[in-house]
Amino acid sequence: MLGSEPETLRPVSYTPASGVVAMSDQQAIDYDVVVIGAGFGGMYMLYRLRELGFTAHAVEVADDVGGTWYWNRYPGARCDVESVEYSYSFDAQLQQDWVWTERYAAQPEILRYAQHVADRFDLRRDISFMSRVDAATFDDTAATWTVDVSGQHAGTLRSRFLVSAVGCLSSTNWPDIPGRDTFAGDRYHTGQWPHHEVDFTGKVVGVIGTGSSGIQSIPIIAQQAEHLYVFQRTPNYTVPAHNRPMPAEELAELKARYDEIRAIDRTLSGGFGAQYPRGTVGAMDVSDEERAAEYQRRWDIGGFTYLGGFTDALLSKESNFTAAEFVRGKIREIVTDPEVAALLSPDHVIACKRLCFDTGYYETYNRPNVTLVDIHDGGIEEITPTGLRAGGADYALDALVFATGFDAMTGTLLRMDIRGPELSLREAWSAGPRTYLGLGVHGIPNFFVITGPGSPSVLTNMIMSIEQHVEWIGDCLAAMRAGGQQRIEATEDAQDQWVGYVNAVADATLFPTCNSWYLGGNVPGKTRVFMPLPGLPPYRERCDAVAANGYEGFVLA
Ligand code: N01
Repeated sequence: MLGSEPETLRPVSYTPASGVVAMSDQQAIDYDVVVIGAGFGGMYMLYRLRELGFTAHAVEVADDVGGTWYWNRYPGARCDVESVEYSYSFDAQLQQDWVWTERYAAQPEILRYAQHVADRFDLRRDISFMSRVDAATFDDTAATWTVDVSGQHAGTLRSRFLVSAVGCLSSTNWPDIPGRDTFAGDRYHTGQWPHHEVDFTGKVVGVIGTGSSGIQSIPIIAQQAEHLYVFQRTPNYTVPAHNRPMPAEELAELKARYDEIRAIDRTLSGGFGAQYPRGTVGAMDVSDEERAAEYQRRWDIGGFTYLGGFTDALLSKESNFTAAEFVRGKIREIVTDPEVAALLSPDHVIACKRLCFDTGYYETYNRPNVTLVDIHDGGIEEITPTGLRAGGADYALDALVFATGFDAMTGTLLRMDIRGPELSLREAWSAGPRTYLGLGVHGIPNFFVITGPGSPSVLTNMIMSIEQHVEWIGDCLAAMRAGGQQRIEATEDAQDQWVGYVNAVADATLFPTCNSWYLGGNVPGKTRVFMPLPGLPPYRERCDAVAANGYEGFVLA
């Protein structure tokens, strides 16, 4: 355990900044705001609320900060957004002081960064670790949340506002495969990896899943294992990350241009690769040779920039096909066995499932100790005490890794019993998530969601979107305090219009064309709704306009 945890849930040490007053009657409530989660969203929310003079407290299941970077410790876990961009921008000195050692930081470095931020801004004193919010109920008469917490700091908290900072990818998906729990060997999930080192040396290992987590971990597990079986239901597109150490001079040069980089991220790039200018024409507007040269140039740079060469990669099937075909050509070049290359070649729209970035992924299938098992037809028939059965064949395994992803965007929110005056969140979202701006939910007053469904969230650099939401929420609460208001709720009409807008934007793209977790398609029985909103710059403008117009679409009282 790092830092000092508060022994009780009561605020003991926080004094509002001089000249500002807490907004609420402190006799009736414990805090102005309870924040759920202490990942990047929860930490910045706490910081921001303190700066604004509110009392706030966060409740976190883990024993430390870091959120997704606390849990996802699997071999090869690293960010696929450039380190200088995947970092907070709110504090210029923090931005200058922190030293990123690689182009894409690995999980331990990002976790150290989160811990540094917690120490630097003394955040831990306002976080109850190893504690879980099970339920929260809004009392409309008192305009107060009662928050039920279990775990190390079990108890009840009362607050005026409730902010969810639970993250978009925090409920692991353990598919319900027959016999799943009978396996007698070592069993892991990439999203809940143990804190000790796992060594697969001399072991026969099975990995289920070939999304980002599988694609990052498979090359490393293959280097250790005696034999690795990869059970692939759907092949995925992956582009080389070209990770490398970050030279001090390059980092200094990037830091000197931070204002410019952040401005491009917020207005143009979505927080991905601001230093690699985007194309301005469609893929079919250039000759075949020019197009191939552009894909090659971006393949050589690596990462998200691969799809930045043309304006219509996710708008035109014809253009998208050229980007996909280029990757399929690379797979045929890299993978020596043509049958394996064919199995690894996706045929869906590139990036309708989240694009992946790798270090030696396709090359791994040239290793003699790696076998790709195609399960797209029958899936895995059964997990047994000694391994698993697929396609009528038995695979004996010492260890089994589930790289099967998450119940994304809604899973963690709906696990809690969040209740408005007449409606629970589960009822409000029974036919899929419905929000206004991804921030508020009609029927659940005084409740904000950081990077919720209906906001750009997972289609952007998450830290950048977190900052935007945290700042919007903080400004909103400050405006309410100034106006003497204590209750805010999205109107049904504004929410309906917003949901219609999100669907219309998504339907104008190629995103909804395949069975992705963006759509809830990876969790059997989950309602299929495209959850994130494509298009960051217009979204930011819309949020600013809503605030400038007195929080239109919300009722404040
Ligand atoms: O999860 P996924 P992930 N039987 O859902 C398969 C972020 N992230 O943890 O495609 C067999 O993408 C499933 O198959 P299919 C990033 O946003 C970021 O890899 O559904 N297979 C798929 O292959 C990412 O998108 C970083 O047919 C089953 C895989 O499991 C998100 O997290 C790193 C199955 C799941 O892939 C999630 O990535 C890691 C079953 N029953 C993650 N159920 C970086 O920043 C599922 N699958 C680098």
